[in-house]
Amino acid sequence: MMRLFETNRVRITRSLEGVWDFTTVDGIGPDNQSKTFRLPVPGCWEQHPDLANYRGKGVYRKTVRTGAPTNLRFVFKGVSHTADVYFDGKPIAHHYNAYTAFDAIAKDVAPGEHLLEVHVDNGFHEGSALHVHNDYYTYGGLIRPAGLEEIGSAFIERIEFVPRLQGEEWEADIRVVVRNVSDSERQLKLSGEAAGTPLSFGDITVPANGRQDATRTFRFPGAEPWSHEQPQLYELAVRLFEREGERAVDDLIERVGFRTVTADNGKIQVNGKDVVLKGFNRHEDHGLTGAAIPLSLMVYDLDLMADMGCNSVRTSHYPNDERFLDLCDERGFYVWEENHARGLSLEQMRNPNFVRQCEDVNREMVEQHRNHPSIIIWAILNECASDTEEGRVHYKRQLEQLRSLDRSRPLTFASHHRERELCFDLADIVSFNLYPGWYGAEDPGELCDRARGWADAAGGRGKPMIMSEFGGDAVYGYRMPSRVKGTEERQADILDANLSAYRQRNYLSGMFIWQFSDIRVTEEKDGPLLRVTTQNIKGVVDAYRRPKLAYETVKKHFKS
Ligand code: ADA
Repeated sequence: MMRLFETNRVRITRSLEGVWDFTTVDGIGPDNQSKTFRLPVPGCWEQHPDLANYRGKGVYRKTVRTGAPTNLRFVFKGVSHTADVYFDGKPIAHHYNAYTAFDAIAKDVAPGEHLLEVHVDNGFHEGSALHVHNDYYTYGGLIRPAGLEEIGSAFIERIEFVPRLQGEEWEADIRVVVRNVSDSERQLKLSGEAAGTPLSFGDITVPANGRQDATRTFRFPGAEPWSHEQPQLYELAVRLFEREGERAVDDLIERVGFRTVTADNGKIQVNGKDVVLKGFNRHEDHGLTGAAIPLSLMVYDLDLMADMGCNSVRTSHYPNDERFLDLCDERGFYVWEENHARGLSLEQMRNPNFVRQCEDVNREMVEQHRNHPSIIIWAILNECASDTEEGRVHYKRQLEQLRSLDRSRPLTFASHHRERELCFDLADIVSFNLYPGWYGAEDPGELCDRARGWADAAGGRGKPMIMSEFGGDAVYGYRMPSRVKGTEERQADILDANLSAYRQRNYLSGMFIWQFSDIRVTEEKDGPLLRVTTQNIKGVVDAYRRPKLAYETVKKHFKS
């Protein structure tokens, strides 16, 4: 299941979920025997005991059957981290980055059996600027759902919905992008409906092998706003017709909410009302399933966060699975979504692929996720070199790129550079990753006040402020009266002190605990960040979601 609602009633869609054949690239298993594995999709190859530490290349294979001549569109929601897709031996798509979706089209497919192959690489090398040895794990495989669609020569590629309040009434700009995969121009028309309002987009001419969009503004009398308290969602359905035809040839359904986000007077507002974000940083990682978290466990994560009193979540450090975002839409969780980059040094940002790979992720993130009302903040480049003039060039360029794609959400980035930060003037919200009580002995309240001062002095005056990371390690089950570092008691003490301080500070618009669950990290990374148990164990629950003592501490603060 790709999404939590029906996305098509006209277009024929099929799931490609199931068990696929998989071989490591030379067909040799770790026991040095040629071996074909049978691996789940979605899934990570690390789930197989023989591949628990495999890093490199592999090929997933599946037979696809069609009944009538057609064009096939394959949709991959996430392949980690580089995919080359082949259909009957011919290359049809190349995509980098595990955490954004892409498609691949096979034209004029004859009825019968066909071979779909996905070559996957999760290796660390110069070709990969964003997936590097890091304090989280780049798994291998088709980690998110995959599907197949039967399309005609033209289809609706995406819909963009931007709501706005005009006086008492909601209106929205709606842009529909139609793609033509044939060698001749197509004369078409579009119509649809949302929230009880019929939507007419009129005629559209789409060039051969090209795209054309239709953009209109519509009013939605009677539409109810979306918020944390009342996450009202509406179906937005658009159908594509031949210019003279009455029968739809294609359709696409989105799910939208009416809400505005602003960052005025040093606060963040949803629908004009100040909000304070209380939540966790969450990696898509689970002890049993790696990055391929099934829906039931996503629901469980949100149930635990809701039980602790959270109203928000930060998708550290990459765009998330859309089913998780769908759940956030349904439950009224506010989401800070960020592009994919963690802790890259200036040297790493000089990788020749860095600029293009970031641009791709930024564009794909916004194009693919903009309709989620839950996403109220876009962010970039967690803890990269924003303390240097050269780094600033990248921050500026990427924030400008995001603004050109979407003006309806405030932008930020999480910084650990304290008074050395050079980019606060570029963002709409200033965000600090500080670990008082863990990496230093500072008092959280005093440090937070100093951070406000650093932001004010460096171009952030008057901007809302978020404590985007704070916390400490705890080994699940390690309890000691001494409360030494690493015990569950010490982690609870650290979070208690941090949350007590931040809840009293009126100038804060949010606090995101690092982190929700323990996560696997790469072992190859050496130096001071070498992690006990090869995990980042600052989770308030462990990798299997067993609560540590701090769970109740967080609940006490967030629920009161
Ligand atoms: C940073 C970083 C996180 C994590 C954390 C930690 O702030 O953004 O990804 O590594 O530190 O646990 O030290």
